[in-house]
Amino acid sequence: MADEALVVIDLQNDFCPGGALAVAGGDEIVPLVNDLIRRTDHVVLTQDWHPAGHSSFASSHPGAQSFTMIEMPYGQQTLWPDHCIQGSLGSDFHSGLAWTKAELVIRKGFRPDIDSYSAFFENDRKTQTGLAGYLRERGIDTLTLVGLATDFCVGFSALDAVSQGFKTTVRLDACRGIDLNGSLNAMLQRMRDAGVTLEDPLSD
Ligand code: VGL
Ligand code: ZN
Repeated sequence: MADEALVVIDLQNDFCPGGALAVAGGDEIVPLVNDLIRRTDHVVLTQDWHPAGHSSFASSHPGAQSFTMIEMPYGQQTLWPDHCIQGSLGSDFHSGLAWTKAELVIRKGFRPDIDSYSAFFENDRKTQTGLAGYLRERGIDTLTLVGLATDFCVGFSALDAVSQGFKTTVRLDACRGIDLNGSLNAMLQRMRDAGVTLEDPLSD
């Protein structure tokens, strides 16, 4: 319908098997995402898009290990392997993704000092990406989210979408998670509590 959009989160090479921050089975969702793209009027993509030396990279913090936490001025931040560096092969969308129909690509994580999981707000929880305003101007009030990773960029995007007043569904069969120290179950619970509709046609 005209007031609905599909938001495809970070379906990029670095989050797929063989990539720098590979999510198990990340590439498996591509056919299903393509099917949803075909069936949805409006499609928006997000693209994780970091400058080299980004502050979320463990390599930018001497002695620090990937997948540990540090304190940033805006709060706790997980450190990651270098990934999705602007213009790199790893930052490209998966080659099988039928992305040409997308009306907007929201890039995020490009500020050197702030990471951005959500498609709406960066990790300082204040800096906006512009997506909410774009969707409102277009009269879109209902979102379906798919992509990578369930417990980080998809999850935080879904929580913010609800808080911004969008009717929000996450298609779990078209997502895959990282699951760092129980982060997947924790995020599923947070999404349920926030009023995100979780759909999994395979197990419903
Ligand atoms: C993501 C960690 C770092 C994601 C992006 O797309 O879920 N996770 N950057
Ligand atoms: Zn990132």
